[in-house]
Amino acid sequence: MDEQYMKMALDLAARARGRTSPNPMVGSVIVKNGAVVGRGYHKKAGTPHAEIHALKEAGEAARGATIYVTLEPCCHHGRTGPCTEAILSAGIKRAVVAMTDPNPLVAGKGLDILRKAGVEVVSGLLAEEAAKLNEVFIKYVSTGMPFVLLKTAMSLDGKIAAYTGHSRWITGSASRAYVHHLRDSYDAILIGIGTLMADNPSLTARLSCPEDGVKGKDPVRVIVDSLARTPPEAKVLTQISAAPTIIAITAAAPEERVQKLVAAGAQIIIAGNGPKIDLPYLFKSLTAIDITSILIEGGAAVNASVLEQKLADKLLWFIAPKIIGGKEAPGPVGGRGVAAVSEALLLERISVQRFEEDICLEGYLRK
Ligand code: AOF
Ligand code: ZN
Repeated sequence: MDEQYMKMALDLAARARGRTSPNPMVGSVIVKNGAVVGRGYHKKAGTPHAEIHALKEAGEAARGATIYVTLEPCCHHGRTGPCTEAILSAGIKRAVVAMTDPNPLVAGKGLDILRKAGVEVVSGLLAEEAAKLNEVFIKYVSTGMPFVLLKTAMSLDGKIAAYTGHSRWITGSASRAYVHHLRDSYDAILIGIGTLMADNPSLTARLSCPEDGVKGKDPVRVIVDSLARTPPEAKVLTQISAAPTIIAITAAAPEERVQKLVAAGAQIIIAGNGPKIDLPYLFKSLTAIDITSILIEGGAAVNASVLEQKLADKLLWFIAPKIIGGKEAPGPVGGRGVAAVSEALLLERISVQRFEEDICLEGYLRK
């Protein structure tokens, strides 16, 4: 039974996917005498936590009940008050949590407070599922760096475009719809100048939650463009969204071009002095505007830099059953590559999904 209620709490938490950043997704269920008396999930940073919604719905029925929470209840005064206090004053008798909170402000202290006050505490139920749900939050809060997902789409023979540069579309509509959905849950989308020049994408996506209409933040668009070659009339600058478009350049970019981009509304980050963008510096700078997750949508050059420096956490590799051929047609990862197969980067925790005719391989970069 515990597992079933925790699953319910996880499903509730996931309703707010893409809306809670920089906070985690959290769900909570309160059960009394075998009946669900309260349910809640965290909807948006700065608004009440999951437990508070569930306690409110339960009202007096919370006294003597069990609370299920997908993340250890907080015990700190942040944008909202501590949930441990609310749980104790409601008279909860038992607390089942999926995982401890990696936030150093909490990190086990929430559970200690509950235990010391006489609440029976069970921790670790469906911990793996809960950690996967909040993989972004966990990376961000424990390292101070954004979670990075690298997504690419290639033909069966490993091409991301024909030798002419033509690339629309490699994958089918189901795969593309899924990527659109993904964009909605990442704080930033990053592409290289090569992709911008070839495709002129607009990279907008943010949708409202179908359930309660809560809108997430628009994804910030980030262009890796060391020499400021982005044309001021590019769609990423003319198709306005509530979020800025950031162009990352190096000190080598000609001042005149930079000024034109600023005039077109771009925000500029100078990341590095050399010919190439200093990606770790760029990623770290993005956390200053609460970017906790970045979806990288290629080109070959950006993918190579991100992978060579092991900056990606997760990879999503779409493979379409098409053969493009051509010695000159590009593959998803440029750069020099490794000299021997034994030096290849490896993935772990691999899973495979089908999107109509396409295959999508998901894995985590072994570091
Ligand atoms: C959430 N929602 O349901 C739970 C969270 O700034 P605050 O007050 O919103 O606190 C955010 C922290 O609270 C967050 O980093 C996490 O450690 C903890 N638990 N947060 O946003 C919730 N239970
Ligand atoms: Zn809380």
